[in-house]
This record gives sequence, C-alpha cells and structure tokens, in this order.
Amino acid sequence: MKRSSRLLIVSNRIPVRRMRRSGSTSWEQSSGGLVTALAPILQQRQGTWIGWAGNTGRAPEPFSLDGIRYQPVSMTKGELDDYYFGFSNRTLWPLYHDSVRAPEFRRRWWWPYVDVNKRFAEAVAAAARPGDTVWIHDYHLQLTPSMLRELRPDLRIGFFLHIPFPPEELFAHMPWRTQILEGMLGADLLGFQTAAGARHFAAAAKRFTEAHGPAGDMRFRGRHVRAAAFPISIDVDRFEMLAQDPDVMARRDRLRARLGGNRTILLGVDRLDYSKGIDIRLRAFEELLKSGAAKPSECVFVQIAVPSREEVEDYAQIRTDVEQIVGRINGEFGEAGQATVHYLHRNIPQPELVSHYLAANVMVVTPFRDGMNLVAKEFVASRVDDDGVLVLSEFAGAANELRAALQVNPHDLDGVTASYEAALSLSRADRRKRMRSLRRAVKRHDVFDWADHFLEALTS
Ligand code: GDG
Repeated sequence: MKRSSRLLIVSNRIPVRRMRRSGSTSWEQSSGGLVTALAPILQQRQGTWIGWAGNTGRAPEPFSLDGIRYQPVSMTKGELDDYYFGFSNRTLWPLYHDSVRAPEFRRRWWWPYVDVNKRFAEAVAAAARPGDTVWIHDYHLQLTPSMLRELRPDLRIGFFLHIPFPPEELFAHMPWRTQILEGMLGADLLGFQTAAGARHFAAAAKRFTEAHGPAGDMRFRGRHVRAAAFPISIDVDRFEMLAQDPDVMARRDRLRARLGGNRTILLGVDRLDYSKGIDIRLRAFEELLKSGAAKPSECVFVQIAVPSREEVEDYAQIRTDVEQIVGRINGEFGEAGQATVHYLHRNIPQPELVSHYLAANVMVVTPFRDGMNLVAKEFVASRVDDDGVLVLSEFAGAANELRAALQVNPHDLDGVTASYEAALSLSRADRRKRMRSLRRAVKRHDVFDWADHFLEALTS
C-alpha cells in the first residue's frame, strides 16, 4: 500500500460506546473482531473510521480515541426504522440468509436506504485526501461504493460483505437488484466470505448489469472490478492467551462444578437470530433425551443468546420459540436444583465466554446460513488442551476451513441428534486428532492476515 495514502474504514456502526460518568461523556472502544484487526493499521496510517454512533438526531462531533479518528454520521429516528430495521434487517438480512424468513420488499424502505448510503458517501468524500484508500463494510452500505466513486474517482475503494451473497436465483427476487449490484460495482475490489459468494455475485452482476468477464477480473463501464473470497478470522493469539489465563481456568472449573461435575456439557453461543439454528439444536437435544441415548443426569445444554434486533418481529418470535423449547425441556427432564438447559439471554464478558468454551465438551454451531461464524473459530482457538468436539453446520462459511468438525445439515433434525450421539461417543484419541486438525486450520491465518490480504489486494 502506498505510504502516503491514508485508510478510511466505513461501516454502519463505529466500534465505540458512549460512557456517561458523573455528568461527563467519554468514548470507549468496543471489543469486536473487526476493530481489533483494523486498529493497528488505522493507528499506523492515521486512519479514520466513519459510521453511525448509535444515537438519532444530530451526530456527535468527530473525536479521536487510541490513535484513531472517528467521524460519526447522523441518522434520524425514521431512517433508523426504515434503513436499518427495515431495508437492512427485514429485506436484505433474510434474503441473503437463504430466505429462511420471508424477506419483505417494501418500497418505503428503499429510499431511506438510498439516502443514508448517500450520506455515508458524502461523509467519506469530504474526509478523504487525494488517492486515499477506502474500505466499506457490509450489507447496510451496498450503494456507497458507486456513490463515492461518482464523487471521488481518485480513491481506491474496497468493499467487504460479512454475510453470504445469495445464489443468483434467490437474489433475482430483489426488486432493486440492478441498483444494488451497480452500487457494489463502484468498488475496485469486492470481498466475500467464500468463493461461492464471489461466484454468486459475479453471476448476478453479469445477468442484471453490463458487467462481463470472470469474477476475478470483471469489466464494468470501462473499469476492472475484482470479486474474490477473503474468509475472515479471529485474533487467535488473544483466545489462546485467555484460555491459559489462571483466572479463566479457575472460572472454567467453577462452571463445570456448578453444572454438575461429571455431566457432559453441550454449549451454544450466538446472537439471538433466526439464522443461527438455536431452535433446531435444542430440539435435537430434546430428541436425544427422549430417545434415552443420553440421560438428563449425565448431560446439560448451556445456551448463551445475546439479545439482538428485538424491535424486529421475527426476532421477537424466535426468542419466544427458543424460550418455549427451553421451558419444555426443563419441564420434562429437569429436577428441582438441576436444570437440563441453562439459557442466558445476555452478553457475557469475553473472559467468561472463553471459560465457557473451555468447559464445554461439545460446541454446537448450527446456523441455517452464516457468512463465516466466528464462534466456531473462537472455540477451536481456545482449546489449547486439544479436547472438545465441534458440531458445525455445513452452511456456515467456516465449514470450508473446519473440515474436521462433525458437520451437519441443520435442516435434518435426526442428523443433528445423531451428531450429538457421535460427539458423545468419540474417544479421547479421536477428539484429539480432530481438534488438532481444526487448530491447524484456524491458526493458518488470523484476522490480521485477513485485513492485510484484503488491503494488499486492494492497493496492488
Ligand atoms: C456477522 C456474520 C461473520 C457472542 N456472544 C458473546 C460474544 N459474542 C461474540 C462472539 C463473536 C461474535 O460475537 C459473533 O460473531 P459471529 O461470526 O458468530 O456472528 P454475527 O454476529 O452474525 O457476525 C458472521 C461475522 O459477521 C464476521 O464477519 O462471521 O457470519 O453474520 O466474536 O465471540 N462476545 C462476548 N459475550 C457474549 O456473550 N463478549
């Protein structure tokens, strides 16, 4: 990358939290994987991060924190409803996740989506110096690349989609398909989690726009546009370090003891989202108990479900569904003082999360569709003891790399139940062999390599 060119990151949210302590306001960096990966690069390159700060009405003034400049973009309450909860999370999210819930195509959400994308493009255009590099993230901002190119043809523009890009036949349902594709084609480089995502995008682009040529070298309106896979990863060293922290290990031991000493622990960790397959994994656990293949005194399921998008009806519904299944299993198989499913509807601190990864015998990751799924990789990175079994949906992007997991089709209830039985019966030697292979896969490239590869490809 050219030394003189600065880097601007653009995402729906800037990764900061506003703290109010004794009357004064300050900002604190939040701990997502993206900010961890990009912070060192941004600090080195005097970078700027542009995005929504989480409040409606006037945007807070730009500020600097830990060597990164943050530039908030404003959003009205109506735009939050239409652009974010509406078009982003009730149209794009379900459509891009194989339509596991029906996407809603509402015309009144489209224009706010256009307007907000425009505002982001204008904010970047105003902040960028000649020749800067801009990296735009995710489905909320698919129109921003071409809007920005129009304003600032001198910039290098990259775009990364964190969620899957759907097969052409599914994407074809989108009433604004041409506008969205043309929006994305404004970038020089388009990154996807998987090769299939890049392929799907190129197929749709060729069908619905003037783009032509192979995914890796498309031509669009006289420019080269490249679509390729850049599978995201995690800060592997951080999880390995936490896993060896005496305090985290002590928490693991306390957790195991609290859950009943010798009971086999199955664990799920997700945002409470209908794409994650939390319902199917609990129903499979219920089947396992019903069949007698496992006794409630011998095993326990812990599900951490982080509250998410609760304003959207399908999310309220999946919460009700999950809580009903939890209640049914505990009603049927629990004893006073001994629950069969422990359900935590909250976010827990990361050291606590890692102590759960360490306590688990079986990590269950069963999304119907997932861009990557970082939880699967974090579990593997944490298991420095080479133990623990990963049950993983074949429809998570992570399945491409985590071949030694017990891979399942989450639409197949009997298949998921059978995978639990298989997990419970694996010998220590088999578990070790699989986990070692998984760990090699996860350690092959971390989130820092991911960011480097993308930025190198963008600027070369
Ligand atoms: C999108 C795509 C893609 C979860 N519970 C707690 C907690 N977490 C953290 C995990 C992990 C992250 O949240 C979840 O990441 P995922 O990848 O599993 O899923 P999405 O939120 O849907 O992310 C996905 C990702 O973007 C990156 O490109 O992989 O496919 O959908 O890091 O650790 N963290 C803490 N407490 C919790 O209770 N501290």
